[in-house]
Amino acid sequence: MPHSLTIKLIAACAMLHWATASFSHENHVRNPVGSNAMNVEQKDWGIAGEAQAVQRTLTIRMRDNMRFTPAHLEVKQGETVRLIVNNSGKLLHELVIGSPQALAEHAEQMLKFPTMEHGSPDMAHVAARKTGEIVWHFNRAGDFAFACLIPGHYQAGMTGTIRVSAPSGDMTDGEVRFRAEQIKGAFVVMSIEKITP
Ligand SMILES: [Cu+2]
Repeated sequence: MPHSLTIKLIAACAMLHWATASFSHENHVRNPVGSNAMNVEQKDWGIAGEAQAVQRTLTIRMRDNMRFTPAHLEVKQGETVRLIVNNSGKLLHELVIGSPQALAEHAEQMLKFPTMEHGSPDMAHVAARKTGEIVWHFNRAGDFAFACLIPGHYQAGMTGTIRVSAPSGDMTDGEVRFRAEQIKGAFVVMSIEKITP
């Protein structure tokens, strides 16, 4: 490889620093302190986050009118977010993150088996007047959702949406153009070429 191109690749990598920093978590062997390792599983909508990696805290309020406030979240791929889930109602509520389809299926199960115990790092059950939290690492881009799956609540419209946006594909740096793609949630440089002026 010509020396000048090597230099340019290093420059390109430096420019990508923000992205690689965001995505580096994908490659770690995950063993978060204080969480049940058995529950740490990559889902389409992300993976359990580590408290020390939290970049942003968002508060979502749940009320007995079967609504979340806010009901839409915007997240950047690679972000670890702490969701503070505040129940200001008199009923038990919960916030479960998932794909729209996974939540619909889960809600169906909850209707059939109302006493079914469910628990994992992507959900928080919150008693009346209490606050719970979820630390979640959104390492996959896409349109996801959250919902309260207490029987009847999902059906009454207690749902919200999450958009996890990915960085864009083509980037240039001086004489180098490179294309990056998301592959199974990881940020991969697919091709690098010299631009001829
Ligand atoms: Cu609810």
